[in-house]
Amino acid sequence: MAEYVDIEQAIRMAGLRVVLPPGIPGPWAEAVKGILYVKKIPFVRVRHDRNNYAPLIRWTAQSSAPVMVYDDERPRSVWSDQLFLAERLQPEPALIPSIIEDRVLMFGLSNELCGETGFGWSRRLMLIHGAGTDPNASEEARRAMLAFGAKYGYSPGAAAAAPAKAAQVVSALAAQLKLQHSRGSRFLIGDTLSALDIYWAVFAALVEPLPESLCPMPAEFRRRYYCGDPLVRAATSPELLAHRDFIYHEYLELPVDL
Ligand SMILES: N[C@@H](CCC(=O)N[C@@H](CS)C(=O)NCC(=O)O)C(=O)O
Repeated sequence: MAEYVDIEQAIRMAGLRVVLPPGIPGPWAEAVKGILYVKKIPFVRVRHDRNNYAPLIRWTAQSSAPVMVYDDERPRSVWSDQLFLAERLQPEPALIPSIIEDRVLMFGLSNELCGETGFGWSRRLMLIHGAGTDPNASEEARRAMLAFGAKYGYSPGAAAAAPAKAAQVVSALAAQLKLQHSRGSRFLIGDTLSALDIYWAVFAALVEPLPESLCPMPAEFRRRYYCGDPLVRAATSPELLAHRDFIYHEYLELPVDL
């Protein structure tokens, strides 16, 4: 497993520190790692301690991961802030398109994947519902999951609406990929890798995780990440899963280092 420092150590360091969940391929965290890997930006991993949020809240004024902290700049805990910081620290290869139409589309679709109420949030609501109402789980585990859900907008009604929302986003990506292929491009936007390719590659884990040989993860997470919902499955074209594989094999670190 990769090396992690504690928050108290990280606070005393300079340079780029990134708070990450050890051992778990959370898609927002994997997105930051993927962006930094592609740009070859060095960073120190900081342990996200889900049993004690207090030091992280003191440092970053919130309790989720990932968070990027560069020198004494403000902590970046939202995906778009994180992308802009990486782009500034190492402009090459550029992951934000320079053509405005491409950029607008790239940020729009990325927000659908990573932003509030988007694909990742919707899949998380589905996952929380599954685990929070699992008759085979202990009462304590169910309660812990519902408490986690409170942090991310869970209600049974929100969870019921989530599959259609998740499927809508995946359908839009499938259509975009099809259009790009018909234009002769291998990428979701334009003719080169953009952050959207990385976001899809890592968020696809919430439909179908990479095999254990490429991404070792706790069995419980693997089971819950896999999506059997018929709407989401129907929206996930084979080309989208092949695109995830292409991006991982050509650009990202394999096996995934957690
Ligand atoms: N704040 C990020 C999203 C990060 C996020 O949702 N992180 C979750 C991933 S499940 C997390 O850290 N959960 C663990 C926890 O809250 O303890 C953004 O808006 O880009």
